[in-house]
Amino acid sequence: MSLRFVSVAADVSRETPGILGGARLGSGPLEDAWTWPMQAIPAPLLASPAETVEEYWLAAGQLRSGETDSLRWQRNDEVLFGVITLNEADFSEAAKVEGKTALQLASQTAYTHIFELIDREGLPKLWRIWNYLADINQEVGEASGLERYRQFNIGRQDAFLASQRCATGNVPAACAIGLRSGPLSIAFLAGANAPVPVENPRQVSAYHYPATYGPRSPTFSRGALVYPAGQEILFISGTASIVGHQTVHPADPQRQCRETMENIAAVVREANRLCRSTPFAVPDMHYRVYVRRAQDLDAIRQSLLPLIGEVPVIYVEADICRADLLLEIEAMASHPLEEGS
Ligand code: 3EB
Repeated sequence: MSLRFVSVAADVSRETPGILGGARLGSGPLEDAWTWPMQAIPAPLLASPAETVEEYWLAAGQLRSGETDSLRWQRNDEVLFGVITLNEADFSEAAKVEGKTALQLASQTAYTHIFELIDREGLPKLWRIWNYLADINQEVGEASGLERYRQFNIGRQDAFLASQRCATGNVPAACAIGLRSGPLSIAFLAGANAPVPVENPRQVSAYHYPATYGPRSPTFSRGALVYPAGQEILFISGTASIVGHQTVHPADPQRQCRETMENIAAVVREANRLCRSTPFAVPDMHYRVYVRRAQDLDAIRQSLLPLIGEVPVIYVEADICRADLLLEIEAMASHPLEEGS
């Protein structure tokens, strides 16, 4: 297997060779001693005995790394993982001049740096993106009175279009999550080959959301199949209790959880129509569950466990990009690919 995901780091130590990068989730003290790109997600873990959890991507072969413009990255010959971290305050002056909010300009700048890097490195196709920003549901910012998630969406889409990339159809899998504070943090996996996008027949594609959800639609697919050598990985984007384009079951965490899992099951079915390895299955994936209110944890776990069984799940207390969404779930699985398939 050329790209391996290790969650909860059971069989990985910092001395393990081939660490491409990863994420550190949890509320414990931050350290910055990593020698690879690592996304810090400073949100409380729920249902976890540990204060922090580290996840890693392991990659085969020779690794090469670099650091430019607040972006740290590492790659082998076919896949690049990077993390860019920007402080919005550094953009307030320039944003005023351009008539944008600082978050909009920071988001556009982050994506512009990502695209410049992956184009330069010859791995220009974004596979999966993890977006984190402070106060995602707040309406702040100089001009607009626009919710911060919507400001982020403008900056993201502008960067896609400026780099000649599609903002519909062939777009990467993603999540966009709110934290209490901290910088804009974006991690990404990119490769030479375009992902196969997967949409959800139960939902309007996010890139076609109507303007009631903001002046620019979000730029992500519901899922993506990607192909490191000898492998097929399914990424399921952050998924919530949305049917069509509307939130359903506001204020009911259990029903939101079950609806979310209906959506994930639909994305898995759709992926299985397109996949080249063996079929994927809901109880056979790694899950990350974002829970808006810690008091909903038990209700959400009780709804989830019968559907997914004993697979790895990390619960994180964080905000979701619509104020009426109480949870969001993302998932990932990897299958070996037979030669020639
Ligand atoms: C949704 O379905 C929920 O803006 O990148 C999920 C996954 C959501 C990714 C993003 C947003 C994003 O609209 C929110």
